[in-house]
Amino acid sequence: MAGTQTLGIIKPDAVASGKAGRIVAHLEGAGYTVRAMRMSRLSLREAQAFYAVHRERPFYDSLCAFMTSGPCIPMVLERADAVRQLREVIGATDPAEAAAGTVRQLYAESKERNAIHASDSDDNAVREIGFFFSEAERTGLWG
Ligand code: 3AN
Repeated sequence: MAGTQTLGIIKPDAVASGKAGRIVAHLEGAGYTVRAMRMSRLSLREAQAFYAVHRERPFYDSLCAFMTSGPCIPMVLERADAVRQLREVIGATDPAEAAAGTVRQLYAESKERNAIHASDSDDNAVREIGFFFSEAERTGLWG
């Protein structure tokens, strides 16, 4: 399903500050269907595995601690050109550099506490969706 699905995660900062509903509405307003969604508190091992690509970066330990600090909301988001469009909708990693009207410009606190994760390639979307959701969940066959 590469191409029409991507993984979004509403991060612990946005969940804790009561912005999750507005972010979901924003994504739906941008043409996304929420195909699957759950609230989840990541274990440290899960956060480390999810962000393994960043393990050599100086912010890795802090990022993993932040991502385990409270519940987050992983979602399978569906629309045409899902990965590329969602990167546009969420804006730059640093909210100070994010374009006006993007999720991070509106809702993020800092470069680390930046409200939302989105897959950065179709290959990563497949891997990241599989990290959180079963085949039945991501295809809607469970209901
Ligand atoms: P993006 O989330 O925009 O794809 P990445 O993949 O470079 O950005 O970084 C993954 C996550 O690591 C970011 N969402 C953010 O929470 C955190 N992060 C990235 N760069 C920094 C940084 N310089 N300092 C602290 N945290 C960072």
